[in-house]
Amino acid sequence: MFISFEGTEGVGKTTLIRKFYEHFQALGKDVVLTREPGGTPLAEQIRSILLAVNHEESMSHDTELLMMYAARAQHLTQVILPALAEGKVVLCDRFADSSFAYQCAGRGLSKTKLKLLNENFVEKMPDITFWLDAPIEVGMERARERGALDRFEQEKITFFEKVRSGFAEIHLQEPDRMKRLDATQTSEQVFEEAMSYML
Ligand code: Z5A
Repeated sequence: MFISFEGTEGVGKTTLIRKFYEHFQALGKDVVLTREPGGTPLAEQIRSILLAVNHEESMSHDTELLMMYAARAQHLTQVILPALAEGKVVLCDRFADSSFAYQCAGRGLSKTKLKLLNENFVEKMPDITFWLDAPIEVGMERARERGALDRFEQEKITFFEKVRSGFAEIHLQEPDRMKRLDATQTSEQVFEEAMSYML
């Protein structure tokens, strides 16, 4: 089973994914916990470039999109597909829906470009995706204590509003795969709500 966790900054994806990990481990399942961009040494190197604030040269939106997919291709072939083939549960902190939300809805890149990449480089979409949804201010407030902001975190609130609407669009189009969770609840309540979809 392939499960992904999506949402805007600080909504609690990492917190929820840890609870899922413990849950599946307690059931005696083989679980792989991974993330995007990243998940392999090479993909983590790409992540560092993507998140770094570079004052000398700004990253073009196309470069950002292609680097997300370069990291994803590596992650899929090295980690996700082999784990699924071995019957493991894969829990992924962000996946291709983030590219739609951030690069298309947020940055304004065309859906045609994304479709082309998905059709050619994403062999497997998650079986179920949890979209942790909360007003942008809620996530920002929770994430505020972490110190220096990365390249994405430096974006303005209007950017994150567009990203949120991108996730809402996917949810509308694929309600069977993408489940919306009310991320303003306590982390225990969010976990219970997510579990109700796993029955
Ligand atoms: N990105 C992209 O543009 N395109 C793509 O295709 C992909 C990614 C794959 C890195 O992602 C960036 O990459 C991301 C989008 C872009 N940038 N942004 N923004 P990331 O997932 O590594 O970064 P993030 O979204 O900033 O994650 P995060 O800030 O770590 O948030 P989180 O994992 O959702 O939250 P958390 O760490 O679980 O919780 C944050 C704090 O809130 C923490 O102190 C918790 O203890 C607390 N918390 C958690 N849940 C609750 C509840 N329910 N109540 C109260 N407090 C809570």
